[in-house]
Amino acid sequence: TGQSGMVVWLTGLSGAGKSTISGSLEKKLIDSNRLVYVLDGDNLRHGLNQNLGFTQADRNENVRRIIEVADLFRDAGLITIVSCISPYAVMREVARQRIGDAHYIEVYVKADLDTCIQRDPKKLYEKALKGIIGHFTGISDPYEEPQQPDIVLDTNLLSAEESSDALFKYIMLWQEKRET
Ligand code: GGZ
Repeated sequence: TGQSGMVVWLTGLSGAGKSTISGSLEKKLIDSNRLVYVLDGDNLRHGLNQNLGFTQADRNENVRRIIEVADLFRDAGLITIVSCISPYAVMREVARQRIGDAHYIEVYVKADLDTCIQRDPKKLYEKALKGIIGHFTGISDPYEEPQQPDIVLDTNLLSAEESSDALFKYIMLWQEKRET
C-alpha cells in the first residue's frame, strides 16, 4: 500500500468518546496494514505539554504543538489520529492550513453535554460543576462547535465500535479518492 500520511483530527467535549474511538480506529487501521499513531491531548499533557494549563492561551499553545507533531508524523507517512478537545475554531483552522487540506480530516465527535455529564468517567464534570476545577470545557469554558466538519460521529446514537467503523470506512474512501 503506497500510502501517504494524513491527519485525522478528532474534536469534541471531554467524555464525548474521542479516545475510545481513536483506540478502536487505530486497531482497525493496524489490522489493514496501515502505519498509524495516536496523539492524545490528555496523554501529551503529561510530557510534551506538561507546562500548559487550560486558559485559552495555554490550550492554543497545546493545540499548536500537537499540530506540529501531527504534521511531522504525517510527513513520515503515518495516518496520525489526533484526539484533543481543541475547543477553539481558529486553532482547528490553523491545523487545516498548516497540515494542508489534502492531508486533513476534521471529525466532530459529538455528544450532548448532558450525556457527557452522565458518563463522567473521570468524575471531572462533577468537580467542574462544584467549582473544584475551573475553566472546564462545556461548564466554565467554551466549546465552539465545528461548523463544517468532514464527518460527524454522534455518540448519543452510535456505539464507539459503530463510530470507529464509520470513520474507518470514511478514511478508506477518502484515500481512494486522493489516489485517483
Ligand atoms: C477540559 C480538562 C480540564 C479542563 C482536565 N477542561 O476527557 P479527558 O479529561 O480524559 O481529556 C480532557 C483533557 C483535555 O486536554 P486536551 O489537550 O484535549 O484539551 S485542549 O484541546 O482544550 O487543550 C480532560 C482533562 O484533560 N481535563 N482539566 N479544565 N478538560
